[in-house]
Amino acid sequence: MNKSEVSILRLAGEESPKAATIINAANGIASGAVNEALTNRGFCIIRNLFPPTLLDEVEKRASPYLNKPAIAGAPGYWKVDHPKVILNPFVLGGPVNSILLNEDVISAIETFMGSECILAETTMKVDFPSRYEYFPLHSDFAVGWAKSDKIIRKLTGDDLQQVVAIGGAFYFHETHSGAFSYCDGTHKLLSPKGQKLSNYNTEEQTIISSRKVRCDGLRGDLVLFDDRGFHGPDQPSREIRHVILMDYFRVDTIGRLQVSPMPIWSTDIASLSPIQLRVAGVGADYMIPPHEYAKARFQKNALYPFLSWLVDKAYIKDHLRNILKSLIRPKKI
Ligand SMILES: O=C(O)CCC(=O)C(=O)O
Ligand SMILES: [Fe+2]
Repeated sequence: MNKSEVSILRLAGEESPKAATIINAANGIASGAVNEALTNRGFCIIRNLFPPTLLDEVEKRASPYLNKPAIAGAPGYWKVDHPKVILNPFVLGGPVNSILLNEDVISAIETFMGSECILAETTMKVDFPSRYEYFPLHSDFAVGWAKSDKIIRKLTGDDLQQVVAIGGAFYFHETHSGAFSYCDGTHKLLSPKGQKLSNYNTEEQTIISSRKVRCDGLRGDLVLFDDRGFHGPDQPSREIRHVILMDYFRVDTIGRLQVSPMPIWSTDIASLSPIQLRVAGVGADYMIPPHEYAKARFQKNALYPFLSWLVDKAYIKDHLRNILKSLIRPKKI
């Protein structure tokens, strides 16, 4: 038996995981409590940090985007598969910045990491009810991870000994079925057989899955988690779910690199503090240009050429009428 198999089997001997640790942030985030939960369990829920009015305003701005697809400049969502719609939350502007670049959250994350962080990726997402699991349990990092050539070197076993990134899942409503779930303590395994749970043998899969804790949460809750552990949404789920996902990379490990640059409103930039600007990626580099980003993969869908043709012809009636008019009453050129 090798070392990784021993450490997975050792998890089986630990007492069954309890409900998620909830940290009340009504008077600010106690970083000691966050450190303890992230170190021992790999995840926690931050509660009472965001005022309800902030959520109302973000929801109001999000609604025209979540009802229709983004076509030819019309506001809308992006589509990469059937069961969900996605959006870069930065396109909403204003109040959403207080969620994505919250200084209390940044400070708790940087204290825990012992390094500066950078918001590398963020997605607003609506998951629809589904009879099947479409996003299985996984970890976000393993030895050899590199998102692109911009990563100077691939992640090593030594890098993985400490946290590489902290993920966030922000809840727009009380969430039970379908909620973000984390396999308690599995950040300590360091994904010895890779990021996919299916790479592990049946016994290992059973042990890892049995550590799963569903992070039932309230409107405005923010789950913080160590990306090295196994996690994913609770699926299949019969409930719709609206979240913002965030991923803050540890700069001392990965560098000042974002997965792709962020579309921040020009009119909001002056209201961001120096810390927020740094975490937002000002002066940073990126790994993947927006037009090649996986979330823009609709351009590879079989319907894309036809829909593009249709959009291109969307104003054909006006065009033909104008031609006709110009033939009847030609203007001297
Ligand atoms: O949708 C979720 O709850 C989890 C998302 C996630 O794990 C990821 O994007 O890597
Ligand atoms: Fe993930």
